[in-house]
Amino acid sequence: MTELELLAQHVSEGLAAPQKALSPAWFYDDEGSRLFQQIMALPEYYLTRAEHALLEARGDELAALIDPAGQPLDLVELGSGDGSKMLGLLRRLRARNAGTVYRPVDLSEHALTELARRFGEQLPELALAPVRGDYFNAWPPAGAGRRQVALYMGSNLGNQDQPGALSLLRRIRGRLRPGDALVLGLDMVKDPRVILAAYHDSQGVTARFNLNLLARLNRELGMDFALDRFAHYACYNPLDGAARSFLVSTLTQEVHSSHLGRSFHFAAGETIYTEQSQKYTPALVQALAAESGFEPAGLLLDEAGWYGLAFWRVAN
Ligand code: AVI
Repeated sequence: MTELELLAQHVSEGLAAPQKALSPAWFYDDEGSRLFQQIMALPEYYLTRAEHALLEARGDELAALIDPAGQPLDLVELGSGDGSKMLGLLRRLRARNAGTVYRPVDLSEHALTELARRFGEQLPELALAPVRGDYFNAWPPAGAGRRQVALYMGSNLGNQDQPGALSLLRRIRGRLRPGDALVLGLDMVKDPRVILAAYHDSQGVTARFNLNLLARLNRELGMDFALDRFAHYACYNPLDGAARSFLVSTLTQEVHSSHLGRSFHFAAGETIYTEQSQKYTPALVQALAAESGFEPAGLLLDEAGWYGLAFWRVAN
């Protein structure tokens, strides 16, 4: 199926369901990616800064976990973006082991070009082999005698529901061999007010990011969403550790798609569920590792305990 066919099918099903829902995977068109860059710089959105600070503060420990014995090593980063936050860790890994190859995998050609430029300037001695594509189709084969360590950063795992997270982790496990490992960047459970603010920022950037999904559907599926008739709504539930985002129809309305040849009815106050951002406890991290075929071998937390880097080995 083409990307447009996939989107059309997703929207037909998602907007016809009793609880309307759209996947956050569709947020990232050019404008969505630009807005996400802005989100990462927001004062309330602590995740990116926390991960970066942790990679700096505990980078030596992480490098020692990733590469204890200086064996030839492939670092496969799933959804690398422009790779900027990984420079410090990769510098450390390269210094320990000249046989390290960084293999960032990303869908965005633009992000990989930017990554190659940045690494060419700032870490030219590192062997770099970017791969464009879907994580699993593009997963680089492991060379003989080389270990692979996969990296899935940015709390991206949190955008999956529990079954989705497990199936993704199991697929990652399926690509790895004994001796290989996985590093996960995970946002931890904390004061619910801090979490809620991260998804309900005072400048309204997250609201624009959420609403941009409707603008994308207008453009790609010939829909006629009036963006001022929908509002961003975010909540955080300490009972299950999930922040969730919705788009609320502020009045009764019909929305038509010329591409799909159909309309969708929205009652006043009806919501479209657009995103989950799971927050983790150490116990949840342990359970996920065990259920997906890994052995948890380290959870590095920042001083406040806000953010974690989990290091999991492939279970024998
Ligand atoms: C990409 N992902 C981990 C972000 C998150 O925190 O769930 C996406 C995001 N959505 C709203 N703000 C940020």
